[in-house]
Amino acid sequence: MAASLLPVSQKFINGVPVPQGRKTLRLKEKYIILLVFVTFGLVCFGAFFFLPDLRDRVRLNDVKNRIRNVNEMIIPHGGIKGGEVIRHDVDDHKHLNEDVIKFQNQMQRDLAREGRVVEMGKKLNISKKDVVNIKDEIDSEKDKMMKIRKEEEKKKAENEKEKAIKVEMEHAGGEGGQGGEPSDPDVRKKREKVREMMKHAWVNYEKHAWGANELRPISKRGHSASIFGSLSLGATIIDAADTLYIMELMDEYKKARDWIATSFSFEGASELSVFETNIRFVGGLLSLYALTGDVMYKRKAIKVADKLLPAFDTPTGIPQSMVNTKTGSARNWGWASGGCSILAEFGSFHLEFVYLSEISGKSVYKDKVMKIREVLNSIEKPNGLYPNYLNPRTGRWGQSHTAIGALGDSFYEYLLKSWLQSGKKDEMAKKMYDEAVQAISEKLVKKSPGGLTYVAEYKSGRLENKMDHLGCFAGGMFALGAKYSDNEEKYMNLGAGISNTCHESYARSETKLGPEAFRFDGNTEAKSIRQNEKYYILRPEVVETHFYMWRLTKDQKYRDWNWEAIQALEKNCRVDGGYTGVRDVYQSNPSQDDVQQSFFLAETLKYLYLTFSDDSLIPLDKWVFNTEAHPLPIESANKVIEKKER
Ligand code: DMJ
Repeated sequence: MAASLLPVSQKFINGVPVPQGRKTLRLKEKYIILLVFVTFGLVCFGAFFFLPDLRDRVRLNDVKNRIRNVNEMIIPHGGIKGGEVIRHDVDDHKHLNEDVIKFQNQMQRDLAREGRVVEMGKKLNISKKDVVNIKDEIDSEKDKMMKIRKEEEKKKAENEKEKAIKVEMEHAGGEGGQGGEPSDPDVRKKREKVREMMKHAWVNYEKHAWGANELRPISKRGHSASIFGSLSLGATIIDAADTLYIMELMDEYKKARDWIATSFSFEGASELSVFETNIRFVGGLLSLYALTGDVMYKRKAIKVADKLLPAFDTPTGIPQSMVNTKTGSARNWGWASGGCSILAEFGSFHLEFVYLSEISGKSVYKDKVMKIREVLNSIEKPNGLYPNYLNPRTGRWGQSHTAIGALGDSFYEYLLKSWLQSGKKDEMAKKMYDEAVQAISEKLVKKSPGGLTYVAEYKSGRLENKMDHLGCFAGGMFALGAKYSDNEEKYMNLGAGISNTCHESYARSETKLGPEAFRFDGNTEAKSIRQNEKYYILRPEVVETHFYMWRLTKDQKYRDWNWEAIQALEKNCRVDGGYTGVRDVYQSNPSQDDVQQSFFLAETLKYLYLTFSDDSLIPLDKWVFNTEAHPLPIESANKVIEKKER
């Protein structure tokens, strides 16, 4: 019976039955007890070493981390998780022991490190708390450093951005708008002199007449002419700004740019010259756009040009001379052959309006000038010559008067330059130019007994042996067109001949400046006889022609002639408050007219500066000058890169 009470698998050791259940239970208990001891030991261990630290925020976190570490170390092989005892395999207690040893080692290392800190603190006589404070200070220093570093990074990014803008600035606009410093020191000195003259003219305008159209350099106040109507449009600012840019007078240029951006407006009501507004304002703004790529100028140019459009509303499309900017009503000058429009005026829109259409995408401007072109191309020309007056209602010529000077001049200039501007595609312009200069060379070009070549005027059936200062531009034009003509030599000689005659008109005066008009009559050659033709108002045409001749021939005399003109300007026209015109070029001490014309800054000084610059500055195969010397880009030879707006 007692035997049947024993389990079947009862084992005996030395005849003594071994109670199996108790044996198994004892092994499990061993593990549990070991775990409890280990955990308890760890808690005591932690408490022993860390409890003093619990006062300290930093230490509390450390202890938490350590307990987390203990758990992580134990649990992979079993341990206490979520209040449950997790079993281990028999072998696992070996791992458990290893883990505990590892943990103890780790703890010892940490404590040693902390001990060192405390030790160090002791050495330096710093309490544990102070060590913590130092740590906080270090942390806040670290924050400060981070802030500084962040700011430095921000600054660096801004610098990079600015550099990119500078690079963009350098690349924006058309090609060859700045630079051209000559290597010859003498030439450099002369160029620097012109720059100084520009500064003198500009600074005085800025000081005494800012915002007015022009400057009175002697009475030191603003001035305006009837061509600007009654508005203060800052004509000098718009006319001069591209010259400032080309001469790299950047502080002055920026001032001009700011004024144009913030104060220039055509919104006032006034009647003004359509032609002058186009060549000075539209041309000036377009040139600034092309040189700099700054779209602000394009927008302003469009606004101004739109004010002129009502003047083109005539039965023929030939615009009238004046327009009211408010009402849009237009009319012609009373003195112009019974209400006719003037050839030089209505024939000098092409360069600006074609470019405006190209950059604005609005065809209206180009349409207007193409209409003028067609009228002029189809109308019959008496003796192949273009009279200066055309009736915009009937489409018939007015008084028969042909001149390369006043009233006709820039019409011829724009035919050649329109062809050049189009990348030599505007064939109609080229044909009209060739035919016009052929007729002029046959009918109007003369040689004086003294051997001076000039272009006479044709008036009411007879020749008038007179040439205007204005007509002197034609020397440069003939030379510029020569290599594209059927007789290069003929037109180069014609250009050189006129350049020489116009120089003579300067050389034969007391002031070494040329008169408004000069005649070839009997013994008089290249001199003016009438008192009302003896004045010089800072006009550019003679130095303009010398500039072209210099670029095209490299004959030193053209530079010399322009240097002579500079000296004459300094002697007779420079005053304390800028530059003035003179009333009689034949007087040794001429009376001065007290007007600094805006074209002196736009044209005269620009052409002088370019004469003493390398050809890389405004190269003639990339730019054409409008008749106010505002350079416009040649299609497909000079791509204008627009500056991004910020
Ligand atoms: C300028 O306004 C232009 O050159 C225009 O074509 C003629 N007159 C003056 C300068 O003399």
